[in-house]
Amino acid sequence: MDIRDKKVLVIGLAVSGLQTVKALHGLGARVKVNDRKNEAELKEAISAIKGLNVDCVLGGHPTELADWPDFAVISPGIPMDIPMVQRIKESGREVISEVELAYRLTATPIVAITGTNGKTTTTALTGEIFRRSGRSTHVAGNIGTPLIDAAIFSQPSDILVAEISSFQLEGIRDFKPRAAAVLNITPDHLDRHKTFDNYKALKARVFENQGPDDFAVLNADEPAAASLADGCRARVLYFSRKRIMDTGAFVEKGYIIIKRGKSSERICKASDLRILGDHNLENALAAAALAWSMEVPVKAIGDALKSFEGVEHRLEYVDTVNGVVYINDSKGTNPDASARAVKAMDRPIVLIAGGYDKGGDFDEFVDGFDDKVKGVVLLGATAEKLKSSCRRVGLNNIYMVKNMREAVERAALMAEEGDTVLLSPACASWDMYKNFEERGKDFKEAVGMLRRNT
Ligand code: UMA
Repeated sequence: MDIRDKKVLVIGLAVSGLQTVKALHGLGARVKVNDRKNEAELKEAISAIKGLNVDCVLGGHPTELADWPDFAVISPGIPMDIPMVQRIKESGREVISEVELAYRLTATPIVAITGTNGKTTTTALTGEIFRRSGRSTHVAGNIGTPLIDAAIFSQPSDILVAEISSFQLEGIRDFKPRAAAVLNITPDHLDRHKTFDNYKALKARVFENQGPDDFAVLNADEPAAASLADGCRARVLYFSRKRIMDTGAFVEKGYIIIKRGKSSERICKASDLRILGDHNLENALAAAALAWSMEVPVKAIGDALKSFEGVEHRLEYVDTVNGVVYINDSKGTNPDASARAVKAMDRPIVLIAGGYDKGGDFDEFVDGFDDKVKGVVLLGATAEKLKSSCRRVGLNNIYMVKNMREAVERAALMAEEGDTVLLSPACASWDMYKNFEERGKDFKEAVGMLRRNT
């Protein structure tokens, strides 16, 4: 892609926008950056690009700015329907995501992972498998490091393992991963995508440019994900923890197996995994299928599966205080993710939940508590909504709190020796925090304080 002297508008100046500005500037583009926040709010980001010849248009998205660029690169968190963006598109110029730009600028093969839940764990684990095989590996994307960062520094013999969100897929055109997985699709981000069908169609876009030399990895146990096989031109590999497949990754007699045609190989025992829960077995099967499709030796897959301990903020063990185990699952940003976390626990739970309101519903989530959740501590914008879902199923041990410190203190009072206090909010963090990492850290600090006061 020829970038030199192109006029490029970067929309959004946080993690994604900042690295995009730097990359484009380095490639000789004429860059303007635009954000709805003002200069004071973006102080840090602005100082990071000081010295580059970049114009900043801040404090809103003025429609007339649409007339300037040759094309625009939009940050994932910014909706595509704002008038300025619409005007650029209507004039026939492109508005692409940073992931699309990264793809156009790299010759390194990409393995992409999307889905509603499990993306981060599967991406980290897939990265670990490639590293074990001795390949120079870059793990990036929605997981936190923008893909553009990794893309411009990687070599064609390396591998890019990318976590990709529906927001990022909304801005692709040519993006073509060599292997891609859709782990599962359950309602999420409906405030942005409006309907489940729209959301599902965006997830399907990860396969849209693949051809018969590429691989599409799909969850055979999950109808919405499995149904995407119909539109795939790539070779489809399924994974399943419930069934034995002709082609793909599955569990047989306690072993994780990978099979295509007559060739069938044992990877390791399912019980060798150190990450907990059925959902993590699915993540491991998906990672194994992806790596295998890219010809990673079975030994490297097995070694990584047996040693991988999971990612921060995803069912992360924090401490045991007075016989109560504290688990940080701040990455539980939707009801389905938190339902999986509840399911993965084998002790009575005091649940800390609530956060930013994405317009979803919590009844099904709360129905899945069974008798496992003995009490809930609620905070954030969805606290009232969650409370009525809890009341509906007759759960009365409910406390409303204002912040994480109070939440942990309240949960500690409710929990008895042998219980688990689980932070798994079922909601994004954006009403109270910058991101789920900040929320998880706040939880861990509050648990640290509890320990010091014990
Ligand atoms: N902004 C505007 N106008 C708007 C909305 C936002 O100008 O209408 C500005 C904000 O003022 C802010 C910037 O846009 O300065 C924020 O951009 P962003 O929301 O895209 O956030 P980044 O920090 O760039 O992080 C993004 C991803 N965030 C989102 O998709 C919301 C990060 O995923 C990702 O790690 C990062 O790029 C690198 O690729 C986070 C996420 O929450 C983890 N993802 C969602 C999820 O996993 O559910 C999809």
